[in-house]
Amino acid sequence: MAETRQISVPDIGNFKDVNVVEVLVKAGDTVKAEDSLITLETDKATMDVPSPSAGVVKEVKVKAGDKVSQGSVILLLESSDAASASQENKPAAQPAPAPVSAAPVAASPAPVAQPAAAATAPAATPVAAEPAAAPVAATFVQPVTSAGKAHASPAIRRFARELGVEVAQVRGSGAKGRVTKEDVQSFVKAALAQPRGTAGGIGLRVAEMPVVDGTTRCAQASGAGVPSPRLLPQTAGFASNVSEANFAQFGPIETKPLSRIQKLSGANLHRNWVSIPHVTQFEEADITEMEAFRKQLGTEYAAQGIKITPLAFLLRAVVEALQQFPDFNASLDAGGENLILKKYFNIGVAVDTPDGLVVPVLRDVGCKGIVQLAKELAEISARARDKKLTAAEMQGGCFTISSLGGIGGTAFTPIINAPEVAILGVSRSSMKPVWKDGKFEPRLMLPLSLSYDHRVIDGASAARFIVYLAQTLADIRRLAL
Ligand code: CAO
Repeated sequence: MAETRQISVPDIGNFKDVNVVEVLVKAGDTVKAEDSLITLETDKATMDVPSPSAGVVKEVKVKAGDKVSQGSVILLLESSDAASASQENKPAAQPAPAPVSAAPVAASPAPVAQPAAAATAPAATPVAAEPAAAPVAATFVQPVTSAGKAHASPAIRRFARELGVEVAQVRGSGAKGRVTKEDVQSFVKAALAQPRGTAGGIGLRVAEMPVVDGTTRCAQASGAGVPSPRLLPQTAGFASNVSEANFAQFGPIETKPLSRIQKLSGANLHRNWVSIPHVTQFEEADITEMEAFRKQLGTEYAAQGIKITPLAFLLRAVVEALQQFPDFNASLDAGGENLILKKYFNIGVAVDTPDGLVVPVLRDVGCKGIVQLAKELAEISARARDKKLTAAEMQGGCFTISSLGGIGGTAFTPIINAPEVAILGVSRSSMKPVWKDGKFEPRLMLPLSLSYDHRVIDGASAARFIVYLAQTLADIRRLAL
């Protein structure tokens, strides 16, 4: 007789409040005993929790990003197997989680729930696979199946997640169709070699990642076909020399693991860099008057503990420019044929944290004043540095600002945070002699660097955008128009 019962997290050793990084089943799925239900990740290991019996999933009680401990309810399972039912109520009868992954995992918990969350992002809808015309396609023409049907170890799932690959779309060449590391690598190589517009169709995860250059909609991308040396250690010529053993021949070395955020952002940086034709336009804004006003505001609000930096003004001015130039507040659609213009103005801000770069998103910036934005900026940067950002706080951005103004430097070329089409880099302002009304005057000049996707934005538009932005900053009364 069918019976519905709770399936809980079994004994997972001393671990408590462990991150759920992937939910592998959904309501309605039929599972066999030992099928993986969820993937958990601690700072030391990744493990799959298997189903104790066969049955149909009635309701899933956890989602990616949740934290669980032994006894936390994972899901309700309807089973007709009375024998397994009676066993299952005894905690010891539930299979132990799959063995921990061999590779060490960098400890950087909160923001890195992204990849899992990304699986539910609206943009993640897979596109039908291309017919297997090109030989390389052979490894990934398998139709999309539910994630739960893909057989892969936790380590391989994690590896795939880090590269933004839906493991369910990779054809497994291992025993009983298990997906191996080489399968994932071949999948990525093939994706990068695809002509423009097809990569999204073969399942690189389209999602929003917590990095400035992060992400995703590689859908329109990937024409460059430039393989990552890291992906091709054996075949990429010079890359075969990249190993600790080789470096050690020449002198002492130390191996420092990349943080999880660095690994995630690295894959996305690389993807965006090779897949988007970047051009960077530079400009300097005269912020002499803005700075005087900022200082005045700063004095007024210091008592309330509110610090007003130039970035608050930039956020508002950028929205002003986006309203004037809507193509900058847009994304290409998956086929690369249409521009999706956004009618909302959510701005991502790159925040430097000890574990790497993350990009929280400030919502509806156009509806907020400078002081409110300064407050929100301080709060969200503090949350980013304390690793308290949620996945949702890093999604839904339209345009990103990366400010190195607090540090220094004269200009840089930021990498676009796809699926956005442009990003503004801000460097440190400095006093310069500016020729004005027949004489040199000392003016405070702010260097701006606008990188844009040349498939979507042409050079003239970019120049107009940045000039408009500079004019707005030079005369902030324009923000009130
Ligand atoms: N010119 C001159 N001074 C500037 C400035 C600029 N463009 N921008 C900020 N400053 C000043 C601020 O006014 C502040 O001065 P005081 O300490 O005297 O008040 C100081 O520099 C420090 O500012 P801040 O960096 O703390 O604050 P912010 O609002 O400018 O920036 C944040 C916040 C979170 C964006 C920043 O701290 C940060 O993390 N930046 C790094 C982003 C990054 O790494 N980008 C690179 C991405 S590509 O890899």
